[in-house]
Amino acid sequence: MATLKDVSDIVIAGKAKKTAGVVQDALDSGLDPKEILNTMIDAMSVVGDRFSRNEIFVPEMLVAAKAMKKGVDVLKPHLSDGSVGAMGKMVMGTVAGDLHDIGKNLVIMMIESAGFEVIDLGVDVPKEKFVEAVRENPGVKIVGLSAGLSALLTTTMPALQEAVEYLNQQDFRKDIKVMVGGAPITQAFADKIGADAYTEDAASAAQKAKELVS
Ligand code: B1M
Repeated sequence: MATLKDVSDIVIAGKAKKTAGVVQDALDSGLDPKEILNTMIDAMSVVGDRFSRNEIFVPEMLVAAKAMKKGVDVLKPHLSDGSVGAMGKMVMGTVAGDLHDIGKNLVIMMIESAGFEVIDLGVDVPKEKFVEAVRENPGVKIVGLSAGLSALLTTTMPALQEAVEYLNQQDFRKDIKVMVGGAPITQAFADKIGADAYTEDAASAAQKAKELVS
């Protein structure tokens, strides 16, 4: 019988091989899949705070991320229930210079479960790739851009801005909606760069995507 604390501990410790089993145990114990997911997201914050305080370093963040991925794989069938594709196509990626993909992957999971087919461009995606993906996939209704790093340390937020501005210059812009999100992004920033929508988390991203195409 696994508890939410067990789930948190295993992610923080970065024990990827054991995480799937602990998450499965937690599900078998009757815990709510969403609660388990939120526990893992909170665990990543603990990891981030420890990194900020120089108590752990990049390798520890990496193993925690791997553990979280294993846990999310187990949760996936319990969180997604939509018919993939019925709402149309969406292109999604993490912007240039940024390797954080856990948030993006959660957003994809929720958006697929809301009925969209998602074309996942992965991480470190140059602005040209977003445009190419729209041109190569007729019928794309939304482009989603995710960012994990703030402007203070890296070029990620400028990269997000450049990608949105580049999308805004395209002839197809009137036919698509642009959504942005990620820990450093705010509604004010999204408005400033000309995105159509910003949401704070994966569940509200799926809700917003449905609104945008209806
Ligand atoms: Co990095 N990292 N990292 N990291 N990392 C952070 C982001 C950091 C806050 C840690 C810290 O210092 N406290 C810090 C950034 C500080 C800043 O920018 N001011 C940081 C740093 C500094 C770095 C490096 C520079 C470290 C180094 O090398 N010295 C480096 C940069 C690499 C790069 O990107 N070029 C780096 C590397 C890494 C790893 C590769 C080791 C690993 C990522 C592995 C992976 O993703 N596959 C990693 C991790 C794991 C983290 C933390 C610990 C966790 C991130 C995460 O997955 N959060 C993170 C600390 C933290 O966040 N507390 C940290 C959970 C995830 C579910 O949340 O991504 O916010 P989030 O997504 C949410 C919402 O934002 C939203 O929905 C999601 C679900 O609810 N959302 C959207 C996201 N995208 C959306 C799109 C939408 C809508 C909503 O619409 C399209």
